Amino acid sequence: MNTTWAIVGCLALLGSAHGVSAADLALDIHDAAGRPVADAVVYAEPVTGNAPPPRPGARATIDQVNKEFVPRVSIVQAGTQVFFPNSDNIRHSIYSFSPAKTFTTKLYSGREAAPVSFDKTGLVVLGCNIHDSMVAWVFIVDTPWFARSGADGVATLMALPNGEYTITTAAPSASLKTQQQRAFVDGSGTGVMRLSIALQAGS
Ligand SMILES: [Cu+2]
Repeated sequence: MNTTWAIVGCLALLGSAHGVSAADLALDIHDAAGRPVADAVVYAEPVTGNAPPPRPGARATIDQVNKEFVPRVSIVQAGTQVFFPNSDNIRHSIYSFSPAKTFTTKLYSGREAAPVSFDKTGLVVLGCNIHDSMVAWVFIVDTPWFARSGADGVATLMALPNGEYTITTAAPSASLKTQQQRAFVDGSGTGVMRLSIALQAGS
């Protein structure tokens, strides 16, 4: 499905009425039945392959609260350090067997765990050695333009420079197929662009 959309930017957010060279792209993600899909990830990769590197010192946080990872789904750019504070009064031991990043922390509480650097693209599934029900997903991507959908199924990619992109949408916890499509960003117009994405069952 390689439909190309013409996308117009939101001038109010960009602060200029002339020569606007970027746009925000809001994606409405839902399943085949029309229900919004929360915790889906979307990311935009320039078709030229020239995505900028992560900003120096890029970091993200995955907390542990009431024996759950918060957030359960993360998306970060390769080269990001992820911190794992533990807000529970019990100790956790986090692990990943995923090829993109294999690691185990000691059993720890508070902020004792060293941050983990996610340098390779791919999907990392996190678990806890003590609590089998704990699970989280970390998507590691090669672009700074990414977002996660809220309960309303909306994810917004901010300030996409003009150009053509491959937009990938994935919903790791809902057994929905990953979907890719092309989008053409042109920030010279006005208004807010919304793109509707229907994910099909599968994996
Ligand atoms: Cu645990």
